[in-house]
Amino acid sequence: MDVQAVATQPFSGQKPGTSGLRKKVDVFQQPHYLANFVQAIVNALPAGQRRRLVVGGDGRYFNDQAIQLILEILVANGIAEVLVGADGLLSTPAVSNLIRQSKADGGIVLSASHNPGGPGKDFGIKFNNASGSPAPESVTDAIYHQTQSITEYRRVELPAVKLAVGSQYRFLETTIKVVDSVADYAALMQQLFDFDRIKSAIAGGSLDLCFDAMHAVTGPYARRIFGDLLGVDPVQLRNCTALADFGGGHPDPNRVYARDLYEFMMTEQAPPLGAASDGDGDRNMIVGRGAFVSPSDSLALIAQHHTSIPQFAAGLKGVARSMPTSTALDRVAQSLNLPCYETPTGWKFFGNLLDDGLVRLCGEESFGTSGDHVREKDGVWTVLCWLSILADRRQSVADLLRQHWTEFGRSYYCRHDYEGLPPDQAQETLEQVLSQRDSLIGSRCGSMTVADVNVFSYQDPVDGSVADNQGVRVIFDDESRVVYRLSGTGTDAATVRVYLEQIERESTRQGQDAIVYNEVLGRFANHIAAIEARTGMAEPTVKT
Ligand code: G16
Repeated sequence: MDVQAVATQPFSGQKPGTSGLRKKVDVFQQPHYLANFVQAIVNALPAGQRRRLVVGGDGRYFNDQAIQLILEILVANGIAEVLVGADGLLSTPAVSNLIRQSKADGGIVLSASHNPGGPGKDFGIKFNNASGSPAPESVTDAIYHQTQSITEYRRVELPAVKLAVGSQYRFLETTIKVVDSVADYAALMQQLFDFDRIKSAIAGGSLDLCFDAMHAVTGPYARRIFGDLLGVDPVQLRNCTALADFGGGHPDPNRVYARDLYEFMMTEQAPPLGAASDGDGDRNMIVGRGAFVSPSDSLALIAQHHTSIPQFAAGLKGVARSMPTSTALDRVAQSLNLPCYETPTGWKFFGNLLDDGLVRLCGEESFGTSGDHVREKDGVWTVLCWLSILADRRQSVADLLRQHWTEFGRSYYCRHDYEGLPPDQAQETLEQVLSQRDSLIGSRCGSMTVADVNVFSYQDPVDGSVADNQGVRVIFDDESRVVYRLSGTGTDAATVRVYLEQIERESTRQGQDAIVYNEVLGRFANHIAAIEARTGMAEPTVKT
């Protein structure tokens, strides 16, 4: 078994985005493309941090071939131990947990998250550090730097490594262990939540769940945790067989792509709680019977009712949200006398806050929420938070929402995505808003007056690092907002994301549909960025 030094050249475009490197799968299938990136990850690892790595993915098309190649490169580079999920499957939060529990030096996650999978569709790879967190920008910059100067990678040709649970292999200096994809994660959930309490509420008929795994990685987790451990009827666990192409669907848990679940939850037959998760199991959608919960509201309500969640029995210490996420969390934090941090989009920005114990709960408008138990957002965990709240409060989701809005005001919130734009045109929309700053200030949208237009920059309070240019904000006198930024997770053309937040403090006006309520603000946002004038798009591609 010989270690080969394979001559290679840098590829352009290997700069990680919001969450690692995401490209069309045929880009990854080019000779040397994936190998270069994996070697770059290894090269960027300090010498003392090559002891143990975790490898797993969401099972999408090319997952198995990518894992075989990654193992060949890790063995050739002398990594002492590699833990791989059975069949190559690990949800993103499960990778984070496994890194932490096994005290690994990091992990390689194969996923393009909520993006479609299959031939011609999307693939992705990212590196998580020893705390289980997506690598911070200093590390992704170092990896990128390596990709741009690479001249060779090390590889050893291995027999096809069968990823059956419990298998163990020894190649050269490396031990490869194949671990149960669900067991450690399920055990962690049992420590964090009161399973007996939730289970008896389900058995007693006061609580129930319908979960849609969207033919993605959370299928086996849902069957074990919701089905076997909590007693949810298997019929209520939908699309739980993980498929390489997600059944041809788009594994993004929102009202557009999880439409069947959403519509079912709007009927009289619906159980108290409905939920869905995405390709790699980090995103979640929460819907009560007849009541959609926006991700920003879900985060704020989890904070409000944190005493119903055993993990947070000792209190929250602090909370955090990404900048475009609604300010509902801030109002709850204020009432609880807790600091609330505002970070750029990207889970990696929460890592330092969590590691330093400054926050215990964080979330994003992009259907992501999590606590300090891992360093990734966590879809199944969020469902368990909601099951805990419902079991404890004995109120419906709709009642909890109404109560929250009455007490804190309602942030009517939605996101308009303009997809498929040439990158220059997308960038120009943001510049258009900024260039009119002076004339916009004082202008009106309905009863609201623009008070400020600015660009969000963030200084990490732990390590002092600065992230500039993290979105353009138009802020109104009543704290309502429009935020513009470019997506960092797409694989081809650019997407402009326009985030709309309007705060309604009058309880008689809090019961409308957010998409309808935000319509006028959405048109204002399109107009001031000259989106229609520039692109011909009067309407966004997707509203969530
Ligand atoms: C990733 C990041 C999230 C971010 C989301 C949206 O999620 O982990 O922190 O909010 O992308 O990114 P963008 O607006 O740049 O497309 P995921 O679930 O795709 O890994």
